[in-house]
Amino acid sequence: MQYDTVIHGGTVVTPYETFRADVGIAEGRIAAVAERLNGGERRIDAGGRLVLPGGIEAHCHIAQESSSGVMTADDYYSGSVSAAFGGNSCFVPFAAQHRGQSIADVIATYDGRAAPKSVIDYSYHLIISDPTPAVLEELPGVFQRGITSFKVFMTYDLMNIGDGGMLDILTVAKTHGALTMVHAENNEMVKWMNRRFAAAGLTAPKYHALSRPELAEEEAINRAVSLAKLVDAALFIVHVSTRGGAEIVRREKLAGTKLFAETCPQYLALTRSDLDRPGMEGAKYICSPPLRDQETQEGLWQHIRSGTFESVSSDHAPYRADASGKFLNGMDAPYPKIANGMPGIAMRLPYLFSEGVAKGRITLGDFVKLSSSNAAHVFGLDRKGAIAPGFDADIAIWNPEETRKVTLDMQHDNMDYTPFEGNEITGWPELVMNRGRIVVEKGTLKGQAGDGRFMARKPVDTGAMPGHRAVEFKIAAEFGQEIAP
Ligand code: DUC
Ligand code: ZN
Ligand code: ZN
Repeated sequence: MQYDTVIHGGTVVTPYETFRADVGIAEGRIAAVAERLNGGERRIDAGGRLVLPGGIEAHCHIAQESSSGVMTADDYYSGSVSAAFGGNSCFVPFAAQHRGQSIADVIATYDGRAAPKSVIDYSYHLIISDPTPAVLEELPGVFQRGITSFKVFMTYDLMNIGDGGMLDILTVAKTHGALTMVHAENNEMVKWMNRRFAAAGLTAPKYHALSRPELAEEEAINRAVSLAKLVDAALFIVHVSTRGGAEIVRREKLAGTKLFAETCPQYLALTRSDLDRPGMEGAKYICSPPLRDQETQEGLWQHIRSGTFESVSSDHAPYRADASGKFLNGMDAPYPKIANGMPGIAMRLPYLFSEGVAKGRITLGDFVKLSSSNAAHVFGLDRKGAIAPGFDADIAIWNPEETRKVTLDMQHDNMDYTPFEGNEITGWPELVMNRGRIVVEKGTLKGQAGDGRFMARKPVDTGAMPGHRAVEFKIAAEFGQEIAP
């Protein structure tokens, strides 16, 4: 066998095993994993290093306008470069529909933004904000194209599609094997809290965290799960930020609901007290759902360890702390008019490795699942997320001993701050490869704009999850009326 590249002497990690092996790569795929492999036009010494599946970032906002028209600071070049420096070989940002826009227009727009610029492979989740009959009719074509997941919102007036809209989308998704992702916060609770704070003149960033109560997330997760169960559709709860929300996910999974979920590093690393930094510094920590407290952090770690979450995603939503981003509405804007979100695509995996693996909270196998292999499975990237013959040679070589102090220039993004500034990190990705091409090596970018390819994805696999049959549909069927989706 002729190999283009052999990675030798490293320790290969899969979700269930950690073993010394060489990895042979030919034509962009993994061709062999064996104790010893000779040959290879290029040989990469991975002695003392971990050889992991490249990270798959399944939740990030790249070249995306928010509903109020703020463009993210990162485009598909800077966003993919930053992702690669952070150990990722593939990412799945959002392609966002704004009201009145056709889906064909959305996809063409994002193809134009991604294809010429991405240095790593990519796909999109489709955000649907306007599920008109015409839009619902366009969805089968989107699935055919291999875009098999989308996100809906239960909050924000310009995005919230209401319970009926969600049922329509969940029903189409079920028919085509697509996965619906949901931002779950009760819109009316948040708006009511906003009115109370505004009436009292409390508009500083720190009130953002209080305006979006834990109960707003918990109620919305419960409701989203109930809507999905009514039509027996698969659901993915994004950015779970509360212990109560995680407990609902846990309970429903045990009951067999077709349910997946993620949390994000910011909910593990930061708290609502970060929004109370001097002046408008706190605006850098405004994200939704908001940061909580230390007790929540411990609860979320327990859920990570015990398998409640499929993945830990960055929710990279990069808005600079200037008039192009956070402060589009002025440097002293009230919190509801400050852009929502924070950057972190390059820190997701180093943070998870350092706080998770190096501190003994999770195993190396857990890290592989949470960073790559679960996302590949849930989002239908069937050639990614594993180090095994036939899979894409998407590989990250990590130095588990390297320690670093986090700085902005290590992010390689287009941002003017990192919320992880000054963190001490143990473990760092030294080399990232995508389909056999080296993208980043020892701190140097080797990949080029346009190297990344669009990845058509498979339908969601709910495996042995029994799901839920609403009794009312069964009774209607007994009456001779087949109305179940
Ligand atoms: N939801 C996200 O997923 N990211 C940024 C802001 C938001 O509301
Ligand atoms: Zn969201
Ligand atoms: Zn997000």
